[in-house]
This record gives sequence, C-alpha cells and structure tokens, in this order.
Amino acid sequence: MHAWPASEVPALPGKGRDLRIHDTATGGRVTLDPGPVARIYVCGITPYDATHLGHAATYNAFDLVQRVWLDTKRQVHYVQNVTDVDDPLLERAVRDGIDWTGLAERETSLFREDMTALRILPPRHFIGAVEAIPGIVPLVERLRDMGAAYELDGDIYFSVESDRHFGEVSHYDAEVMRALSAERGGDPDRPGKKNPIDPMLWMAAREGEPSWDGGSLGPGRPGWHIECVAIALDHLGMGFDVQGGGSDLIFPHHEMGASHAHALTGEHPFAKAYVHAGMVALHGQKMSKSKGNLVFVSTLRREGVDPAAIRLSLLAHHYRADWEWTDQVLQEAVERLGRWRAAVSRPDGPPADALVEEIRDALADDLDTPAALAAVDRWAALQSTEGGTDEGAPGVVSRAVDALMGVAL
Ligand code: 5CA
Ligand code: ZN
Repeated sequence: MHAWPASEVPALPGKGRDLRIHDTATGGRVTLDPGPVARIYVCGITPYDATHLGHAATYNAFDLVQRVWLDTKRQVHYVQNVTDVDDPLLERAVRDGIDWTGLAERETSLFREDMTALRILPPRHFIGAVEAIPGIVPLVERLRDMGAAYELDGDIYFSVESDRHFGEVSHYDAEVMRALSAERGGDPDRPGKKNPIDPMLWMAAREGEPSWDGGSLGPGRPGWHIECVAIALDHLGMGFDVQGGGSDLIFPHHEMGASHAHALTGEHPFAKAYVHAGMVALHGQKMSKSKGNLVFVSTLRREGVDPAAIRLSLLAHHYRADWEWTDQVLQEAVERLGRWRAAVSRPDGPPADALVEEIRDALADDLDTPAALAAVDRWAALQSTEGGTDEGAPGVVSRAVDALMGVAL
C-alpha cells in the first residue's frame, strides 16, 4: 500500500554522529555501524482505531533514528507493516457491525494523515498483512517441512524449541513468557501444544472469518509474528540494523519473530539491535485500544492544536521512559513552541553552530531528546535576553530543529 508524503529534510552544514542506542537483546548500548544504507523495520499499527499518542511517541522515536542516519549522509531503507487482518480488528468490526476491510482502510488513512501532520518521515515500503500473504505461505510451509512447525487441528504452530537462540531478545523466564503470551494474542492454555507459548503461524479458516489460499496449508490467515518476518525478510533481508516497536512488543512479538527468522534461514541475528520505546499512559494506565483510555492525534488536530506542539510534547520525554500524557505536557510544549518561534523570527542571534553540534550529540546518545530540547531552550533564552549578532543563526537553528527532530518552526 502507499505510505504518506515526506516532509522536506533540510540539509545541515557538516555531518552527524553515529548512533549509539539501547539494544534490548544485549541490555546495553550499541554503536550501530549500518554501512551506506541503513536498514530498519518498525512494527506498524493494527488499524482498528485512530492513532493515539502512544503510537505517535513510538513512531516519533524511530523517525529520530532515521533522521540521525540521514544526517550521517546515509540512505535509509525503512520498512513498516500494517496488521490489516488480525483478531482485534475483526472483533472490532463485528462489534461495530461494519466491514473489516473498510475499518482497516479508514484507520490506515487517518494514520497517514496523522504521520504527515507530525512530520514523521514515511517508510520506503509500507506493507499490509493481507498483501503479504502470498509471501507468508511458503515460509510457513518451509518451517513445517523442516520440522520447526507442527499442526494442531488444522492450525500450524511454530515450535520455539527449534531455535537455539530463542529467549535472547527478551531474556524473560518461562513464567513471564507464559503470562505475556496469554495477554498479548497467544493461546498458552490450548491443549495439545508442544510448548504452551508456541505461537500460531497459520490459522485454518474459521466460520464467518476471512481466509486466503494457503497452498498446502489449506485456506486460512497468517499469524502475527510471521507477518512481520515475511515483510522484513522480503524487503530488508537478515541482519538488518534495527527492529523497532514499543516495549509491549518485546515479548512475544519480537522474540518470536527473531526465532522464526533464525529457523527459516539458519542465520543469526535477525536484527542487529532490538529497540523499544516506553509506554505512554493516560490516567495511570498504558494507553491502549483495548482499554479505551486514549487521546488521539486526530482529535487534538481537530481541536486546533498545532502538530508541532504535539511533536514537542513527545520529544520532551526520553523515548525509553514510560510517561503520562496530561494537559500540562501539551501546555508546556505549546509554550516552548512559542518561545522557539519567537527566537528564530529574527534575522540574527547568538551563534548557532555549537547548538547544532549539541543537538547532534544528544540525539546520537540514545536519542536523548530532553537534552536536545534543553540545548535549544538555552539558545532561545539567550536570544530573548541578550540577542546576538550572528547573521542567519536563527535560520540555522530552525533548519536543525526541523532536520533532526521534525519540528517546523
Ligand atoms: N500491528 C502490531 C505490530 S506488528 C501492533 O502492535 N499494533 S498497535 O497498533 O497495537 O501498536 C502500534 C505500535 O505502537 C507498536 O509499536 C506498539 O508497541 C506501539 N504502542 C501501542 N501502545 C502504545 C503506548 N501506549 N505507548 C507507546 N507505544 C505504544
Ligand atoms: Zn510487527
């Protein structure tokens, strides 16, 4: 499917730093060394409801990864999926008495509009689960034929024992894995499984649900993890630089995905770094479509909130932190945006070259946006108290804030 239009990324003088980022699998920071073409896969939305601020925060984080790489003069191959067929989407369509395809199309369109408004750069490939099915079927057949998958009443399950690296993404123990599997789309209590946490690769057609031709698997629909693996292998191949998503995807999604890919290819690793964004909460609980405690990007936009202020609200928090959305967070961002706009709306100001380097240093250091914002705050404060004589410095600041953080002043 098509993605969304890219906002322009202004070119900056000099060159950015190599990104050091926290990798969930090793539990520490790694300096990525992507080569001339950096490869990143970020898990996309399940489009049964509008983009909320938790989604926006996660896509903001990975947009920064892309911008830091672009600033090092690399190309970026960014791939994102859309889980446009899955249990929660089908359940919502039934609940609301609407067609599931229409629901998915409507919410995906809204997501594109939200991403465009937030100046989040589009992926190069934006692939729906449904359109990926012809590529998924042969992978499941191969896993079954090699003994890494088994059948249970027509459904096909992946056997986690088939990958000796299983567990190396999350490092969770068996009890935690079982609990998270039950919570996040798995079926650990289904009798007959080899291991309770084994995830489904192919679900045989169910009465009243959509299904597709599965070749020797029979009609059905794909499991969740194999969807992302098929799309990532097709467009990026093994050993890509970053697999990204929110921290709720560490297990089972990214653990299982890595294992599917190891089993399929005999190669390791699937991704060189597994990067996870913290969870945004509302009223003390993780914002989630299933709980319904949501603030939508589109609602704020409709109320007239400047998307740049929404983006600054996200940037004010470190991407790995769990944080709470409040009116005050937005209010502070609106005020900051006003101060920054006033500061760049003059022909001259305090020198800006050191500030550009400070922003670069902060972002290269595990995407430390609070530090980057503080540096811009200091420059803006100096501009408002003492001003400066550097001709064109405000323009440099405005281009740097846009190029590196996607905020148009
Ligand atoms: N379609 C799958 C991924 S393949 C999925 O998780 N979709 S989602 O719509 O539920 O979430 C989309 C992205 O937003 C995921 O990376 C998820 O981790 C992230 N996300 C969901 N809720 C929050 C939240 N409250 N805070 C931060 N990120 C969140
Ligand atoms: Zn995914």
